[in-house]
Amino acid sequence: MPSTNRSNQLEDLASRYRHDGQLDIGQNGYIGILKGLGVPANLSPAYKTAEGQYRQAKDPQERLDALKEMLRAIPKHKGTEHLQADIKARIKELTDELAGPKKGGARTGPTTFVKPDGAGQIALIGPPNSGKSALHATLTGSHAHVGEYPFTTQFPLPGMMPVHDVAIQIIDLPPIATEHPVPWISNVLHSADGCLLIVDLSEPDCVERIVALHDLLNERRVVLTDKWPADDGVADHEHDLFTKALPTLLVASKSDRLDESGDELAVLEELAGIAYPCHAVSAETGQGIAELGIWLFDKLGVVRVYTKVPGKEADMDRPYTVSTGSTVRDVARLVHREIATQLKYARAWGTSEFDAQQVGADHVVEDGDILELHL
Ligand SMILES: Nc1nc2c(ncn2[C@@H]2O[C@H](COP(=O)(O)OP(=O)(O)OP(=O)(O)O)[C@@H](O)[C@H]2O)c(=O)[nH]1
Ligand SMILES: [Mg+2]
Repeated sequence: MPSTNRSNQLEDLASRYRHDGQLDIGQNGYIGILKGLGVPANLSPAYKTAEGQYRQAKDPQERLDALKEMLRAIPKHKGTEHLQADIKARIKELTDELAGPKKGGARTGPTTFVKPDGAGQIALIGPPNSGKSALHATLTGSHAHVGEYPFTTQFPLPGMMPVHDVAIQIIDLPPIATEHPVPWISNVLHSADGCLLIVDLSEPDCVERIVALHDLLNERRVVLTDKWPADDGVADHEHDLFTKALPTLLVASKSDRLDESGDELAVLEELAGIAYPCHAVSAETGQGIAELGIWLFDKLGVVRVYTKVPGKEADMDRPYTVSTGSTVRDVARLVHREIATQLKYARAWGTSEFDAQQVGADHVVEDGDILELHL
């Protein structure tokens, strides 16, 4: 298709999103729609604590426990009816998900939840046949099934992509398309730290496909945003509690096939101009692959912390990763829950400390710090 047509299509796409009032992907990304969804103000401290636990929950069971506590603690009156209904709906969804595959029922097949691992969890999303599985195999060394035909992938497949001295978890997913909606897609995306939106720009209907994908995700209360944890983003608490805002990098796949004149890349830039940062890759030639890992590591907003047992050398092979702004106590918790509760102080080596400086549990750690934990 000539690139001018494509540009027109892109303009249509952009204007559609700018004006329909549902999806506002102007300067503020999709977050625009989330503002003004105000929550009742008179919520009890017990409810707020439970809500905090929900926001920080790492897996569906923790989320479910927090939701039950929220429902128990929420003041029961007219002003909270909406929120109560939302909580109940989420409890039902999560209970169903945790019940797992049901024999002879609708829920058959492997589990659809992927436990987060490594420095961050990144989901591969996109229209059918856009090259998600080929990219997954290249990034993680997995044997993800690559097919010439659409709808090859049916279930989530996790893999680990090495970056620096850590690894980022990458999940291959089925395509997101109107013909074949995946009921559990929002649950699997809920625990992700970000996603790669894989788009094959040489596909004639790629723009419509992207529109359909956004609509489907939006119905499931997942909104894609250009804000990554390392950016000065919108704080989490400004979001509707049950809407997942998923940081997104637009990945133009099969770059080996893109027009050398640069027309396709110009199109890509127009697409990126709509909302997301963008990057071109080829699973076939490896173009853009190494940069992708480093980009993700930088944007995930994590720091690496190494540990050391008193009297021994530091273990410089396997750092712990925590989000920027985390403390010595957060790192101790990853080592062992008990160690975190009994921690008295730590000795730290790093850029912001002098060697072997004694620091408290609330000391904020930085990338490359070495900690010796003392109970
Ligand atoms: N030339 C070229 N072809 C590619 C590249 N990546 C994938 N393909 C081809 O594109 C087709 C689809 O690839 P998949 O990785 O299965 O696509 P998918 O997005 O996982 O597809 P579904 O699981 O059906 O959604 C296959 O024929 C691949 O060989 C690439 O980088 N370059
Ligand atoms: Mg696939």
